[in-house]
Amino acid sequence: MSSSPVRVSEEVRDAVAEGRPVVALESTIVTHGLPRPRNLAVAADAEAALRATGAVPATIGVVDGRPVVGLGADELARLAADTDVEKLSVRDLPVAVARGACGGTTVAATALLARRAGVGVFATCGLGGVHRGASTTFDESADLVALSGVPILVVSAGVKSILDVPATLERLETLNVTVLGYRTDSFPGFYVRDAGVPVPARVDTPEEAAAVVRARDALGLRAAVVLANPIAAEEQLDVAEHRAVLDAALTAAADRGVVGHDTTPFLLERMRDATEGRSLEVNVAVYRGNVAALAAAVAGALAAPP
Ligand code: PSU
Ligand code: MN
Repeated sequence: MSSSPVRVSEEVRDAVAEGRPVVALESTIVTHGLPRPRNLAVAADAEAALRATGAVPATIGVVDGRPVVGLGADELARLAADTDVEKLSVRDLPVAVARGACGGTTVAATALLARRAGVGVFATCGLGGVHRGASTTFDESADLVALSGVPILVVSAGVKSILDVPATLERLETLNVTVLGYRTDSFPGFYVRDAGVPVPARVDTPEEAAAVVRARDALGLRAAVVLANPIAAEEQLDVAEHRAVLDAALTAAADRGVVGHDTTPFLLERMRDATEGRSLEVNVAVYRGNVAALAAAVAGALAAPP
């Protein structure tokens, strides 16, 4: 029997075995989503905030060809500092393992590795989704199809408004992914509370979200539950400013012929510049709200007897 290349930290393994709350965290946010050196500070804060609630953080990434569930502080710092580190979705994992590469794992790869280690709750900023113009480019994140086959609960602030949000929700429906609005009837637009599309169902407490997860498992369904958590009203970008800045960034991308995987970094950087860094602060606030305030509570509710 060949042994798995995946390493699960002792802390995570023990917590899973004892049924204590564990929350998985991705690392593409750290390697590709946030600017250095802020990236490491945000990642370390997320872990500390989880620990303060009594939950165990399981940050996931690939170090020297070894997928790790529960990165050590030194490993996380290494990924955060490395400018050559790769962005690894599911299709990239075999190559990274075979070559001994380092990488940040996307929502798709993180969800898969988390579930395999027995972790049922995962917090991130925003999911990947359907890009604008995907009807001709076919550019749709592997996050969507991965979530259709991984029974995990993922807390996110919806998807970034640079994507085609209505099309993303249509695809999630097709892929049998359960989408819940947390204390909202509208799917969140990441930087703003409302992307203008209704959610299929709403929950108002962590216990209600946990009950949906238990029902999914009792039904033998294997798809993810997405818990869409809007940013606090006082922390969102001004709605009119958001629309103007987004439109300008999309126009600039079209004018310059920016396509494919360069699109997201280009748009995010334009929005960051146009808002004088405020879109970055919103991003950090979103993450804090998803990780410590909500994912920890749902993990706690799932760990407690129903
Ligand atoms: N959304 C963000 N920031 C990010 C990502 C998504 O606001 O850094 C990352 C996540 O790791 C997500 C990935 O899983 O990008 C999706 O990339 P792609 O569209 O290439 O699948
Ligand atoms: Mn893509």
